Amino acid sequence: MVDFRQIADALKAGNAPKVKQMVQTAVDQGLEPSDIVNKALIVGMGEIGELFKNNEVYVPEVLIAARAMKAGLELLRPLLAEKDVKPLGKVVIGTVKGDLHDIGKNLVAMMLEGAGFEVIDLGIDVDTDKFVNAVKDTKADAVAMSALLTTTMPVMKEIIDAIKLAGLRDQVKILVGGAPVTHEFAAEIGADGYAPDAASAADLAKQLIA
Ligand code: B1M
Repeated sequence: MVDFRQIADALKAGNAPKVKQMVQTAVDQGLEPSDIVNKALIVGMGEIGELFKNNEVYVPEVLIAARAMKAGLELLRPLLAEKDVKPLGKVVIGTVKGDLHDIGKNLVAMMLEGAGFEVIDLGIDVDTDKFVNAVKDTKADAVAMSALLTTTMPVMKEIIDAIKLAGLRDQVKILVGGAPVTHEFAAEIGADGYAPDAASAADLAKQLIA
């Protein structure tokens, strides 16, 4: 038997094999994949974030915790995605230029997939041209951008401006998110919407694309 607290603690300790094994056990026990994400993995990552903020752990510890989180998420990905469903639409997602944080972006991508969207993940540190070209080439219905640093938030506006300049703004909905991003900021830069978390991002995409 395994519980959410044990998984969160293994994640904080950066023990990827243990996280993977415990997540598998939790799945076998019949626990909901979305609960494992929200009540174990996100909780553990949030706690390591607090320790990092208070200088009680440093970048290497955060990095190995992030790897452990990824190991757990990879295992849950197929379980969160609904099978054999016609995609609701195409969403291009990425973390903006200068920003290497991808845990939240990956969660949003998974929730979007789980909600029935086809997701084109451009990765991290994605420059403006890559976003614009992906919208053009894939005929995406929406773009979802993630930024975790106050210094990279302005890149979101640059990307929106470039999408406008390329004449693609009317064809695509633009969603933004990430810890420092707010509703007000989203409105200010001309996005169509802001989502505070991954589940809300999927709801917002459904709302905007429907
Ligand atoms: Co960094 N980091 N980091 N970091 N890091 C933060 C963001 C920070 C708040 C820590 C702190 O000081 N308290 C701080 C930013 C301060 C600021 O700008 N205001 C910070 C800093 C300063 C840095 C460096 C500069 C540190 C340094 O090198 N001195 C550096 C920058 C590197 C770079 O990007 N160029 C850096 C590096 C790193 C690591 C590489 C060590 C690692 C990232 C590993 C990885 O992602 N693969 C890391 C981590 C892990 C964090 C913290 C601890 C955790 C982030 C995370 O994964 N959270 C973070 C502190 C914190 O947030 N408590 C911190 C869990 C994740 C599930 O949440 O990403 O918020 P989050 O995603 C949520 C929502 O925001 C939302 O949904 C997600 C799930 O519900 N969401 C969206 C996210 N994207 C969305 C997109 C959408 C919608 C919703 O589109 C529609």
